[in-house]
Amino acid sequence: MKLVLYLQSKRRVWWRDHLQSLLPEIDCLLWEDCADKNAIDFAVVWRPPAGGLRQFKNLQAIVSIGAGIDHVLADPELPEIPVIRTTGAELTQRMREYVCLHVLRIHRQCSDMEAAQREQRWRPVITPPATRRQVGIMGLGKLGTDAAIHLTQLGFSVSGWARSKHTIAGVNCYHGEQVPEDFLKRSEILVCLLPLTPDTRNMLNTNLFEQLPSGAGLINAARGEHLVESDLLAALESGQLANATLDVFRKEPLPSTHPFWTHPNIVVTPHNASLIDPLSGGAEIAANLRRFIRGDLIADLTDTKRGY
Ligand code: NDP
Ligand code: OXD
Repeated sequence: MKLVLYLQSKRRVWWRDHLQSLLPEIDCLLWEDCADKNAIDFAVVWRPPAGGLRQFKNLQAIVSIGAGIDHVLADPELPEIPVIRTTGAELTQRMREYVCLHVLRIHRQCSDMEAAQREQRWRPVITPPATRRQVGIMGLGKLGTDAAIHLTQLGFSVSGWARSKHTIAGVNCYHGEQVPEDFLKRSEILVCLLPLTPDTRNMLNTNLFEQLPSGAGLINAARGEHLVESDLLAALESGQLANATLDVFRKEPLPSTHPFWTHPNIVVTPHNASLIDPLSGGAEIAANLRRFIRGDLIADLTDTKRGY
């Protein structure tokens, strides 16, 4: 059997070599080294080129090097075959660290204290304890549920919203197709962990920001296309939002001239909230491919019609 690997990063050789060591029974090839496309059974990809995958006529499954599959579904000529995402304990752990770190940073007004230090100003800030801080999580999937549980353990008052009904101890769970007003009203810090689908695209916009408590903080660790960038800048300008922490952007890498880089109330991180490296992701991918070959159940199999 043969597998082809597509990602633009220099890390692709590391990925290929590591996958090869984990899957000795499968010939692992880089996209650019693949001479006989008809011989390929599996494609393991991050942001594949549009129309690229349909050239592999005998492909059985596509593996997303990521929890999100929007970058695969973006291909208008995508073959109708199973799409398996990549998740796992280490990926969840990394996102947990990111969300807890940045919720705590906003909660404890760390940016203000860092600014005061730069000016050598001694300015103690009194923040309420976490028990009096309300955090809202959009998306209660693998990552949102885990983040909600850990924020609750830190003492935060946590709410979450998903399409279907969820029950998580200590978390106020909302569900439905529309973001509930009540959920937004109580989200002093709003964390987006939704998949990117036609329903969620542009969801972080003026209308939503206006329903948050005045001076709320936003964390977007999901996808850049969730956010209407000009609406964020306007909400920061008016004070409706106090700050935003953004890990994902419509264009990545974020162009050097982009206003987010230098905005005093925006923290930019380079899409590394929960980076999938060959060590953590490779083991998950190898296990899923073996399950696929055996015909076993794969928890990471996605619903391409639903979009996640
Ligand atoms: P899951 O697929 O496990 O969960 C998605 C959640 O979103 C589910 O709870 C789902 O509801 C909910 N949802 C989907 N559509 C809607 C909608 N229209 N309205 C309300 N709720 C909705 O995803 P993960 O938790 O694994 O990952 C979430 C996203 O995080 C990924 O898709 C990816 O974009 C991003 N990500 C970012 C990373 C980074 O480094 N920045 C790393 C990894 C992921 P329901 O439960 O009812 O189906
Ligand atoms: C993912 C990501 O979807 O890294 O896993 O963004």
